[in-house]
Amino acid sequence: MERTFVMVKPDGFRRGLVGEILARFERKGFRIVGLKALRISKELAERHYAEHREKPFFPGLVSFITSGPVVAMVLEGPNAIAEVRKMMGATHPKDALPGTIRGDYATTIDENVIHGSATPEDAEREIALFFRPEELL
Ligand code: IDP
Repeated sequence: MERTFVMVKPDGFRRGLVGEILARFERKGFRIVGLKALRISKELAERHYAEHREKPFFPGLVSFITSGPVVAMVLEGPNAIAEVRKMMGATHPKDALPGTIRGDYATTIDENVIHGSATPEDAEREIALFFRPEELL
């Protein structure tokens, strides 16, 4: 069993894709162990995306991710980290296959609908950033 952190980004929330995305993960068989809607602060955005701090797209990324509500969740299941990444599709929607979330719902890299942890270390760090232990089942 593994846990991963997933977030429907502001574009996904604004476009009403939360239910569709949650349904895919539920049908796949993942257990939702944490779920909340929130507006991300600039500080939280900068901590969440700390690895990209030096990249040219960082300011745009922070401004986008704080531009509206998001839905944050923790999903649990066998190989959850890799399986969720597979269901999300490639970072750039032009490389994401049809049938994946980004392949089906996104067209540009700066508004690519969903985030999912890349590694077990990222998952642990991101879950702790967004959820207190008592908020998880
Ligand atoms: P991931 O979201 O698939 O893990 P990362 O490389 O960790 O991809 O990048 C984090 C997020 O930063 C991406 O989902 C995307 O929204 C944004 N991003 C990455 N590269 C670029 C870029 O070259 N231009 C604009 N945004 C980017």
